[in-house]
Amino acid sequence: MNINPFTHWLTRNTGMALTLALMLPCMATAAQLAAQVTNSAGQPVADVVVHATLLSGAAPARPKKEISIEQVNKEFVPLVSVAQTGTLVNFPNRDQIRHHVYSFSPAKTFEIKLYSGVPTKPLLFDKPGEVVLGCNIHDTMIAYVLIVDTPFFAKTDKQGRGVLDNLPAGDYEVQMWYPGGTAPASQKVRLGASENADLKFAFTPRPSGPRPPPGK
Ligand SMILES: [Cu+2]
Repeated sequence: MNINPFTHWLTRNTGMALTLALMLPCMATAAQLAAQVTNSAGQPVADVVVHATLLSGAAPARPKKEISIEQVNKEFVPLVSVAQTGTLVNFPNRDQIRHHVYSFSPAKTFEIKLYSGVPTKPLLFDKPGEVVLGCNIHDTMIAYVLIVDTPFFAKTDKQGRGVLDNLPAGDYEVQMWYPGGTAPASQKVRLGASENADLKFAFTPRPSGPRPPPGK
């Protein structure tokens, strides 16, 4: 049976409140923020993006990065990506058939017409926001990219755990995002060299995430 990964994500999470607990262990010069995301049943939730914006002072510059979103067996891998504004994104096609990747999202509108293999140039994602990807040939293909204006982010793994590290001391606003929406509440936290804090978020995901509009 062909199960759309996002349908699978929804099946696991629809109607359940998500709770995020943040633990902030202390470090001498840089802090680490470990997020544990569970739903109301206490089960871990994967593919939730946790991102922190430094409110005091300037965030240190980080080298520009490249990421890849592959097409494998007519699915985008990974389903959810997060990257800082200014990241280059590659779309290698690992299948023996051609794909036609596109997005109509305002944060990045593009299409890579029917292609095989690896496109010669990665695309620059230079605006913050949610980008929903589709394939013009295969309607079930969908993926999400969240572009954030901060170098401090993580995506929860299968255990519902996401770790933000090398955080300088300061005041942060911490937000959570999942395919289709941002958690309504953000939380502010002051991170110091000897700070420990627990934060909790609770929200209910929408019953469905956005679909890309159909291709031409
Ligand atoms: Cu395709």
